[in-house]
Amino acid sequence: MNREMNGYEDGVKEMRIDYVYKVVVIGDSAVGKSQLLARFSKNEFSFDSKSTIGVEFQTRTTTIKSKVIKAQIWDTAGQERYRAVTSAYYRGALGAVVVYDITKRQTFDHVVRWVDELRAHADSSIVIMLIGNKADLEDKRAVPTEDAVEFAQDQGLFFSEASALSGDNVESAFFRVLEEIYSNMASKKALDCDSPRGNQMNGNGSVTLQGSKIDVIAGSDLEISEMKKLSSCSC
Ligand SMILES: Nc1nc2c(ncn2[C@@H]2O[C@H](COP(=O)(O)OP(=O)(O)OP(=O)(O)O)[C@@H](O)[C@H]2O)c(=O)[nH]1
Ligand SMILES: [Mg+2]
Repeated sequence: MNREMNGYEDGVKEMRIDYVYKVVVIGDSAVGKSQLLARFSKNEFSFDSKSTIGVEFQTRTTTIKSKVIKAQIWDTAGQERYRAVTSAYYRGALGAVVVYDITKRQTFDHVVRWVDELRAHADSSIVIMLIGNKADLEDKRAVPTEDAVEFAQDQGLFFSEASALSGDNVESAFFRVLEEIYSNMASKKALDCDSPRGNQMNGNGSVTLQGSKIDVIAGSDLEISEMKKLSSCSC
């Protein structure tokens, strides 16, 4: 029995993990990436959040269509000088959450750069969710919702405004990503955990993870060792 010691579990009694999905969170510094993650993984929020240095990850175990899914959500610094090796951060990611702050126009203008970085380093089938965070600060809004909707449609991203502070839309945004990953995998018929299929090498030498527990953990172990000095892990 694979018992999860840390990380949030949605009343999952049967602890056999069917799939581990790696999801990365990116966006400018101070947009609230770490607090969105804290809200989703621990239902916590802090006003006194320190800038992330290097890489951290949190987990949350949940069920989707009666499969036990462990979401392993990676968080890194928005500030360039604190960021860890980019390619290792994105390797094996099946989903990405790109965050901007609805009260800071520049953080939205930079989203295009984050999406470009994703497209350059992550697998082309990665599920991308754009989150306009700090939706509780409506009186300070600098990014109209319509601008973000248009951008998301152009780029083929899912989109939601959310608030790590109030918790509004945080769960639904992350769950949307997990559900999309699940249905993408189902449609690729790559879901069978007992299947002998392994990871597949792409032309660029990166590995496409098949969504099974063993395969994804193998990929993540590699990244963890690469980032050992900078990482902290709570799962
Ligand atoms: N009002 C409000 N403040 C928020 C929200 N989310 C985060 N904050 C605040 O914004 C600040 C930055 O939050 P972080 O989560 O540390 O930002 P980050 O994107 O992880 O920043 P880096 O680690 O530097 O890249 C902190 O003071 C948080 O308390 C939110 O939804 N509403
Ligand atoms: Mg942070």
